[in-house]
Amino acid sequence: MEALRTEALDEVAAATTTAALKDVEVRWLGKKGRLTALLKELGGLSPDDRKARGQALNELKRDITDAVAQREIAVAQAELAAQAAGERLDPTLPGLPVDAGRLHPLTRVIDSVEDVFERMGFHILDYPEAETEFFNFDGLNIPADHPARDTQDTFYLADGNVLRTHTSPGQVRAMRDLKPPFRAIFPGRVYRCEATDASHEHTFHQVEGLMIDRHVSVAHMLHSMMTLLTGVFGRPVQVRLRPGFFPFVEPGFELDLRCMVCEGAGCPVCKRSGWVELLPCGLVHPNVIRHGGLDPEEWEGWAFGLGLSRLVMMRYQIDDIRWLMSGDLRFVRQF
Ligand code: FA5
Repeated sequence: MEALRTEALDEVAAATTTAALKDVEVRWLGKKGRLTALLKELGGLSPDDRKARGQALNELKRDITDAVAQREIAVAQAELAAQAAGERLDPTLPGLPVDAGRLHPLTRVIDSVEDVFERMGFHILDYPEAETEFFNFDGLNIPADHPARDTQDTFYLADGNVLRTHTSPGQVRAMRDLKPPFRAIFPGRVYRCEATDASHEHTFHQVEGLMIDRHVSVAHMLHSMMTLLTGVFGRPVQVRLRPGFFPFVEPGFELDLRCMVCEGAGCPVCKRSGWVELLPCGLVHPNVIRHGGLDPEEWEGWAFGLGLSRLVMMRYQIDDIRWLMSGDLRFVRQF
């Protein structure tokens, strides 16, 4: 019995890993282990011998079990210490870079446009992209036979509505929604069924500006638009004003911006003219005021329709409008 004890405890003491210790435990105490076999043999002994030997074997079993349990703790600690010694933490190493994401240049410019107009007391409104023909055309004094209604320019929806071709439908909606006098801008996405090039997209952004009051002037409209441009660019910009025709304004104008991609030298964005069509505007036509539910004898208004996507191109010298809606992260990460 003593020889067995010595042999078993020596094996336990010699095990230096958790796996080796497990082997020793199975070899002695497992189902087919040596001690288990000896215990099974007890059945063949006389009652007296069985009692004495049984007691001795049980003591041996308890000693081996205790020794394994103690050795287990020591081996686990040694293994942990060895692992820790191999894995050094170096607190001076730089951390992993965090990619925080960026605002799209369109979002940045919309934010600064809203900022400028909020300071001038304008409401900021949001109107639907799927519009009725009435708000997109009729309400804006665009008759049924006007070429802008041609399917070439307009995406028609299955239910007879259209994807708005400009933000101007908001003019009639705003007049119906707000109590005059008021001033408001409404930025948003617009759609046109047209071929794309460096300065034309089928899906692009505009910001409409509208002021309704008892007396409004072209001078005030121009002042608001120049405040907008200097606010966005942070410096005075070069513009030119020329007459323009839109059925919903009278008189109508086009405000062009000196091309900032080529500094006026001529490039595909400005079609080599040095000027970019950016800000059509005018005094709101009396018919539109009437459709807005107001009396044109009492109320006047001015409106502009800023080509926001082109403004973004000018602000960041982007040489092709198609980058804006491309979803290309390499593009967005530059800003
Ligand atoms: C309009 O959309 C009028 N609703 C603007 C307006 C509002 C006039 C209020 C008077 C009073 P126009 O079709 O010119 O007008 O478009 C306005 C601006 O949107 C253009 O000056 C240009 O900067 C931009 N734009 C027009 N078509 C495209 C296009 N395909 N891609 C990118 N920008 C465009």
